[in-house]
This record gives sequence, C-alpha cells and structure tokens, in this order.
Amino acid sequence: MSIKTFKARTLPEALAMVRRELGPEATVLHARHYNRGWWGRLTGSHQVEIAARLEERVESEFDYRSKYRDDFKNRVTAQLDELEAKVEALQTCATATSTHRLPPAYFSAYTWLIDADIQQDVARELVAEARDALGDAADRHTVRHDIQQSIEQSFRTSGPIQVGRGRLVALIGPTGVGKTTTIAKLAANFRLRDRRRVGLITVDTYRVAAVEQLRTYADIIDLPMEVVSTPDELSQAMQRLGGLDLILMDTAGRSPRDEVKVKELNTLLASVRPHEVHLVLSATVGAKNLLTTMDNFRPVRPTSLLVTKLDEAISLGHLVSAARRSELPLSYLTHGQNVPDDIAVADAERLTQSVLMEPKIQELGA
Ligand SMILES: Nc1nc2c(ncn2[C@@H]2O[C@H](COP(=O)(O)OP(=O)(O)O)[C@@H](O)[C@H]2O)c(=O)[nH]1
Ligand SMILES: [Mg+2]
Repeated sequence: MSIKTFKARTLPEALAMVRRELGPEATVLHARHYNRGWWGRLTGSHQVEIAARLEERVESEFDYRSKYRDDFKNRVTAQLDELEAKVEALQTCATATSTHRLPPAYFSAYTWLIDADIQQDVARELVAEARDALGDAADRHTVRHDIQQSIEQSFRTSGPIQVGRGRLVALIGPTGVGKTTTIAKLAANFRLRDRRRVGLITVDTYRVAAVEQLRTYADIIDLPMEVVSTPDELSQAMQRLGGLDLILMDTAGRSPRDEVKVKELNTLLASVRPHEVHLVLSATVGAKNLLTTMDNFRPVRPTSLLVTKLDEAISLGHLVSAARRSELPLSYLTHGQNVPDDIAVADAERLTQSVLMEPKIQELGA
C-alpha cells in the first residue's frame, strides 16, 4: 500500500493529480485546505492537500466484498438518517408556515440552509428576516445573498489578541478542546514572528502530563513558564512575568458540568483580572453542546470565543447558532494539530463561505 500526498491550488486540481498518478482506483484518505505560511495567511491564498492511496488487494475476495458491503451499508444508513432529519426539518417548516406559504425563493433558501446543517430554528429565523426585509417578490439570488450577509454579520469578530506590557490573556474551556495546543500556537507566533516577549502561566495542576505538555512547548519556543494552583501563586507569577508583552494563561481542563470547579476557576481569574478571556470551543461538537458549554462558562465572563478543530468538523452550520446565541465575538479559528501553523484570526467572510459553500471534504474521502 502506498500513500502519497498531493498539493494544488484547488480541490479539482489536486484530484486530477491523484487520478493522473494513481489512476481512478485511488482512495482519497483526507483532504484539507491550508494557507501557505505567513504570506498565505496574509493574502488569503490557499492550497489544498490530498493524501491518497492505491490499495493492493491483499484481502481475499470474500473479505473485500463483505467489508465493502458493510461500508456501503453504513454509508447508506448514515445518508438515510441525514435525509430523514432533513425531510423532518422541511416538514416542520411546511407546517410552521402552512398559513403563509413560503414563496419558492425563500423555500429554496431554507433548504439550502438545512443542507449546510444550520439548525432549523436558526434557518427559519434567517429566512423570516430576509422575507421581512425583501418582501415576497425577491428572486432566489437576492434572497440567498441577503441571508449570506446576515450570517456574516452573526459572526462578529474581535481581531487578534492585543499585545502590550503586562497583558494577561486566559484560555478557558472543556477538557480536550485544544487549549494547550492553541496557547502553543499563539505563543510561538507572537514570539517568533512578532518578536514579542511572551510568558506562559498554567493552572493545569490536576494532570501532571498537561503541565509537561505546556512545558515542552515553553522549552522549544524558549519562554518563561510558571505553574500555579492558588490565587496567591498566580499573583506572584504575574509579578514575575508582568514586564512581558503578553502572558498567556492555560487553565485546567475541568468538566464544564462541575459547577464548583467553574467557580474555582472564576475565583482564580478574578484575582488577576485577565485583559482577555477566550472561551475555547471545539467545532466537532453539535449546536446543543456548544450552547451548553457557553452557558456553563458564563460565570467566568469570557470576552471572546475561540473555535478549534474546524478541520475535523463535518459541517460548520452549528457555529451560526452559537454565534447568534452569544453576544461574544470570535477571536481565532484553528484547523489542525500543527504548531504554530494551523491557526488564523477569525474572518467572518471566509467563515461564512466555509459554512455555506465548502464542499464537504469528508464526502470526497473513502
Ligand atoms: N484536528 C485538530 N486537532 C486539534 C486542534 N487543536 C488541538 N487539537 C488536538 O486536540 C487534542 C487535545 O488538545 P489539548 O491542547 O491537549 O486540549 P486541552 O485539554 O484543551 O488543553 C490534541 O491531540 C491536539 O493535538 C485542531 O485545530 N485540529
Ligand atoms: Mg491542556
């Protein structure tokens, strides 16, 4: 079995390269978009990378067939489930609006939103708002354009972290969402690209491995790091690091359901009053989970939302719900495990395009 990586400017180009090199039998293992370094990020120029494999059939014909059948069955079942959900959503829409039937342009926009996995209630809201603004005579293109603008406006953004003497920025959020990795990306970028003096504080004392994870990054990037577990230790650490341009604070990944722990975190942060508190959310969880997490962390008073794992999310429609149900702006988006590359300042226009137009990369896979 050989795996090869192909890079091109667009997805069709990359797929054509795969076909040329490996033939039509090749299986696409994964595909991702990425920016080409700093210049790429600044200019927004993208590359697409595809990993593909030409499989040699070592399995017996029978194994192969039965596996193929299972795969096929699973895929069909998943597609049927999805279809069922969409039909249900459309039915609800039809019932909800039976008295004032939706004009075709609006109905088509509604199905377009449901297709992008935008939650029913939000889709209905967006369609109703557009209809109020444009009236029943508007054509499809006008309606879609208006809705796209509304979604873009839902994604308020904060711009990058503000750097300055003694600026303290904390990342909070559930376990495993990518706080430590994101801190490493931010620290490396501010330190190595912007030549800023950056320090790290971690209150992640619950898991030794977690402290070591950040320490490894601190060593590689060559940054001072302090480990704290009480408000007193935190104040002392701040006195030591206070002269730096940016102090990034990693917090314990505690379960958001544990209210006591959220309170503890709150007490700790209240003692130093960070200038910015980014609530880190993973794009891989559903809308309901995102909203619950935002509710649970409300007492800690986050100042922005930072969304990770965009690369792993099947669709991004639920981010529209999160943005519309939260008064907080988006700060950064991350799209991979690579430190320091896979992070970008949130851009409403590009995020909207990803929500509505990106091909669902997973569907291109095996
Ligand atoms: N695919 C993907 N994985 C990520 C991203 N950010 C973090 N991870 C991974 O998620 C896992 C948990 O990350 P970690 O930073 O330890 O999470 P924490 O518990 O919130 O500190 C690690 O395997 C990271 O490499 C991302 O943007 N995309
Ligand atoms: Mg961590």
